[in-house]
Amino acid sequence: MVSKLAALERWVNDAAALTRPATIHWCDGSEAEYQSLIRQMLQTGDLVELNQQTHPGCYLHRSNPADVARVEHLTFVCHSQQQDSGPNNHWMAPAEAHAKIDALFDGCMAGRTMYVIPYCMGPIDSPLARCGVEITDSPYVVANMRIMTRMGAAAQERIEREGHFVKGLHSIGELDPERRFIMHFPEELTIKSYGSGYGGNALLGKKCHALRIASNQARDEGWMAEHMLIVGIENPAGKTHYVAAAFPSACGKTNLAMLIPPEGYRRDGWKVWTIGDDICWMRPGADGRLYAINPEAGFFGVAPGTSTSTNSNALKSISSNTIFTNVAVTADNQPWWEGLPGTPVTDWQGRPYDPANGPAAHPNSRFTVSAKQCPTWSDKAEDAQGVPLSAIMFGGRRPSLLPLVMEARDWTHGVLMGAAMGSETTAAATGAVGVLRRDSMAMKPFCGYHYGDYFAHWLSFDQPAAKLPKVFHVNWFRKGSDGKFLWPGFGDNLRVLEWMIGRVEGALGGLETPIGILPADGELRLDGTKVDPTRIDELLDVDVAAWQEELAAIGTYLDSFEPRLPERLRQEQQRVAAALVGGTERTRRAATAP
Ligand code: O2Y
Ligand code: MN
Repeated sequence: MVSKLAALERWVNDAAALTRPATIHWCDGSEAEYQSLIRQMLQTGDLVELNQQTHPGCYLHRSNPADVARVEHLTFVCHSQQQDSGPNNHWMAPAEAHAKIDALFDGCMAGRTMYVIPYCMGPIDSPLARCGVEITDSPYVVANMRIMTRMGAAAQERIEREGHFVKGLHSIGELDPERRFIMHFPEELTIKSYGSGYGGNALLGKKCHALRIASNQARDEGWMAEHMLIVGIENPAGKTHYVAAAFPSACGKTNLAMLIPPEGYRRDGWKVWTIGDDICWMRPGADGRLYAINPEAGFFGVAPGTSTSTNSNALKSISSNTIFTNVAVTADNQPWWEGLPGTPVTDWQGRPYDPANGPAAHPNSRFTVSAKQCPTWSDKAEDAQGVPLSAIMFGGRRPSLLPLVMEARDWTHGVLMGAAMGSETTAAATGAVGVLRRDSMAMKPFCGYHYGDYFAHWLSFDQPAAKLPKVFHVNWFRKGSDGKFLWPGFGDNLRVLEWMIGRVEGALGGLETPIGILPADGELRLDGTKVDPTRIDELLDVDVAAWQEELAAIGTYLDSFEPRLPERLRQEQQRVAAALVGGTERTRRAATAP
């Protein structure tokens, strides 16, 4: 197949002239094509067949051990003016970046097949969806893109009709970390990625297109491209509220998106519907509400820790037709990772398992699976118009200070909460424990332009006719004076969502404090939890003196985005700081606004 669109045909020819592949294959996205790629990868050893009795259609890919995660230090956003990329991105002048990466691409596909992958991010008939084409020499990338996007003939037809698309050129190159770059050219709607075959570096529809490039398109076109899950909460009366939530990577987005209600809630008829676990595109509808789609069609989820107790929906989703990357294997050839019962015999690198070598599965090992296999998958995920949002949640991993939940008093306050969010590092992540990393809206690695302009874009949605979602901040990770987590998390998080819905519906009064609105006594439903009700005060405690310090630290953080920091955000930070002045007591009652 070739294209009716001259611009597409020309770009593919130019890429072929540069990379000089042996053959070019235009992907049609069919099942036959997918199966043929799987057969080919089984022959080359790119894939290993897993136990087809227990895991039909499941395969294991072992990546190069030096290629196991996104590489932020090699990821560049190349606006023509450095200021437009902001202090939140690595920058290189576009001409220099093209020259540097094109030198790597020169002849790199010799003897290989070049795959041309037309794809659509979002339901194929959705006005919110956007299309792209990825060129790659990795059949593993093609197979993953087929699961993660609407890929093939239908996407190509839409591209030919619309006449424009995001261009993504990718080669695994030599998989040499010294010859690796992930370059974005927002003004050209172009991505170039060389030297990695892994996840976010190589599946260009995901972080590169759907966040870094799309955040630029969204700003120009009046919508938002966010690092958020989308979940539907159906109450016993049958009303579903949709909530989008931004958490930094590895803070449980997939678990929340597939939450299983506690037993009492299940009995009462509460249901949870999954729309997306990682990315959310949203825009105002004619009625003034924000409507959201998940641009992806699958999950690229972290395997370790996924178990029947943490996320049985994910576990059910990945029992068939799944590509596993860098997991361990049991004696009877089933995929295995830390958190699952049983024992591994082979580690993620294919070596006999030896605990002295570290975890059996790589901590960033992944499953790629179609979202349709999730037991809680919502048919609304295919709705071309998207789902109307009742609430937006921000959250981070904060062992102290941040209460379990607080509501912003208005949109501007909500934008401040999102801008200020962050997580304290854990030992597993970096070795440096307890360091607070701010990660505004969980977009630090993904916002494709200056954070100051991004905050202004968020604020711009606050229009007179807008019916914006309420904004909340949650913290599942607060610890008590004994160093133990105060909140059980997982399914019990529905209790917090129920409170939010009560606030959205106007059924709950809440408690006003200078930092936001918190649950009033008795408003959080706790029947059936293991949480000691006396510890709820600790979970919702507002330490006024510590909050004064926090507001000062937020102010210093916001300074780093001058001169592009919106004045309105600065004033909001000052408003909250001023509201805290004079407070000295530790209890949330004492912190209650007069
Ligand atoms: O390391 C990678 O390439 C994967 S990163 C990733 C994958 C799925 C969803 N989110 C993320 C992330 O880092 O936010
Ligand atoms: Mn993510």
